[in-house]
Amino acid sequence: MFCIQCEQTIITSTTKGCSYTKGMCGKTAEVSDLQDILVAALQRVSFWASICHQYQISDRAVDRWSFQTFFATLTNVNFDPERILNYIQQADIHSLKLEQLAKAAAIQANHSLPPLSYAAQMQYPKNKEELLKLAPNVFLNRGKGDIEDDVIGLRLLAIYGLKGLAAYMEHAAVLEQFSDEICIEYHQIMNVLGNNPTDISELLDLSIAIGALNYKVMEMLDAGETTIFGHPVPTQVNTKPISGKCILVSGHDFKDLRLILEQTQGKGINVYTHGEMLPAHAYPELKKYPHLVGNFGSAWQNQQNEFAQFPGAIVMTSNCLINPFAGRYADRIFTRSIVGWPGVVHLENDDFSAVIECALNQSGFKHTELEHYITIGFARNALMNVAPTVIEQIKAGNIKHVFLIGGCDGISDERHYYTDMASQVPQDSIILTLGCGKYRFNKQNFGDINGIPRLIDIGQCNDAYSAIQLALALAETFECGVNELPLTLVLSWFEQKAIVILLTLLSLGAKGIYTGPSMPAFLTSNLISILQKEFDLKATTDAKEDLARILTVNAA
Ligand code: FSO
Ligand code: SF4
Repeated sequence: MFCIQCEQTIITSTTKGCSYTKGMCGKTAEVSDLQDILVAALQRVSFWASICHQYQISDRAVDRWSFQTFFATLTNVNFDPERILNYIQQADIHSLKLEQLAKAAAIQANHSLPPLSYAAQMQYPKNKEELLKLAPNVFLNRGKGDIEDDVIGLRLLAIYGLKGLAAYMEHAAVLEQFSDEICIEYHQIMNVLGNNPTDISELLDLSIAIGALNYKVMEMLDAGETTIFGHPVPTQVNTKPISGKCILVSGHDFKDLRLILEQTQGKGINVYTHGEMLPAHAYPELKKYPHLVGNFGSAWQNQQNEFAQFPGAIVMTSNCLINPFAGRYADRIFTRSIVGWPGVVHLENDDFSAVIECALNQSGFKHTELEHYITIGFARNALMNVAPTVIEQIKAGNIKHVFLIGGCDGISDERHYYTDMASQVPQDSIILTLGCGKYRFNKQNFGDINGIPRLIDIGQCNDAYSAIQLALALAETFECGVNELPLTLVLSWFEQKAIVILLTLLSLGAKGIYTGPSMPAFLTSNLISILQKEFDLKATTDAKEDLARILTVNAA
């Protein structure tokens, strides 16, 4: 196996990347190898899909399936070898279908076909043992030793960024948002990556193009969420349990949450959000359910403790899942969509009666704890409503700086940086936050500046789109570029969604972003220097020192 896609990848004095029998996340070598084979199989689908598009032939079902399936290869999503194997077999069927269509169209147009890409040349045996022999040929760092490390690093940056984009595309598709133009560009990029590109500047441009494409995907996702569930409104959410039977919903899929809320109505079951599901409480079409009672727990890495303590059923609608057998709750957790863990019940359709039955069979919370509320819900519309007051307070000198401290949480000790940073920003600054990294500080009381809360929770990591809208609005008011604003982005990355959001910000010209808790291990020191030079990308160091640097530049 070889996998280096997340922040907790194994790094020793001699090697970088998870390359033993199991990754740090618990992904087995078999699953990792099958996922790499799946990526190549998807690149073969994209090869034929790209040719089909030249003849105005497309297959929406295959396009949608491609994104969804690619999502299964992100960190902490699918650990089930049989499910991945099944996806590879489906890829074979889709490729053959598109190949036939492409060949027929080319013959009719009297065109010759381009040479097969590396991934399209590959034969994908049906038998698992035979299939697994392909793995060394499709490792995402294939060619290591023969080609420059920078090339491998950039290929990884692009493919991991594209994984993040695929995940957001799937989230948008669940909410009935789809774009054929984005599909065409996705297949083209996937096809390029399936043909082992070696040109450094082409790969760098490709990565930035992935970021730019993801901006459109985030825009679509925002449209899907707000069209179906309404615009989030600032909302107080209780973070303490209430006595009674309960279901905990984790991941990013609001549609699943709504199905659960509908199906639990009148059944005496309280529904709680977990992790990235927290922003759900602010959407009118979700907050209207009185049995959506609160948020339980914190970020994904604490789930083995927190889920073990949750006395009800748990539904994991998307990332981030970790070994449920370690915490003795594997018999009351359910996976959805692309999520999978062998031995855990996977729900295929929209019937949650098994979850309800499980919740009713559990003890539920015995006592109601003293309430503790946090305020959320400052996504695009609410942010824009607050923007004039923020502008006024900036002009009056009452708000000197805006920090965006957001992104993923994770296990590493260095992540206390983000707690330190949030706690230490001066009282005349406000903090925007998003993603699951905020659980490190979102229960603290930050107070307000003349009525504007000092901690403004924008939502999920993809709500970076809302933050971008605010930054653009501020820049317009102050008649300056976004990089001239008293605004600093301090991002925490863990997995591939964060990679693509970083690429999106870079594609929009954002400079001087602080990234941590460490630079991605797949980037060489030379590539890091290139990113530092081109985008003034900064590695986080010590919160106090970084803060001093940020505020000095701001004062100048
Ligand atoms: Fe976190 Fe996981 Fe948003 Fe990610 S729950 S780590 S970037 O999947 O989704 O912040
Ligand atoms: Fe290692 Fe992360 Fe890959 Fe898991 S996802 S195998 S921890 S690099």
